[in-house]
Amino acid sequence: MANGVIDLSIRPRERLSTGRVVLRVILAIAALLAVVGLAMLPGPAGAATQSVLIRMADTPAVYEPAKVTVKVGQGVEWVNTGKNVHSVTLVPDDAQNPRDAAEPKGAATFDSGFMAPGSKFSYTFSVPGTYHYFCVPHEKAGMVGVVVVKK
Ligand SMILES: [Cu+2]
Repeated sequence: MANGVIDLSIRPRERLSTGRVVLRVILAIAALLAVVGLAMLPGPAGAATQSVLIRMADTPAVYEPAKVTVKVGQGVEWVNTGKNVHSVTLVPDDAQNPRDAAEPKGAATFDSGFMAPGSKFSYTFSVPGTYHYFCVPHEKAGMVGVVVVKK
């Protein structure tokens, strides 16, 4: 190396045997896996129990995402992010297509009523199964959603 340039090369006494290098790599990987593993553990009020958010949009009129999967007791929150009125409705008598409103046996139905822009509606599912709901003003336009509730 020329004068004034820092010599970054490994000096002979710092060289590690192949065995030690392999050991260090294994330890580094083990440490990395431990950190990743801890990060994935659900905490006492962990991510697994957080509410699932569904946006309600105008053009096209959709729930986003249209299908979500949650656990029993986990909340779902709908937010009207559009400029039109929407609803979150599971009332079979109000559906134009019977397939757009369905709930598992023993489960209650629900209806947000008309939701102004910016408003929110929350619901927590206590009976596992598949729920089909729709938006009263936009059912025909295809604004329908599915919530799958797992035990
Ligand atoms: Cu709508």
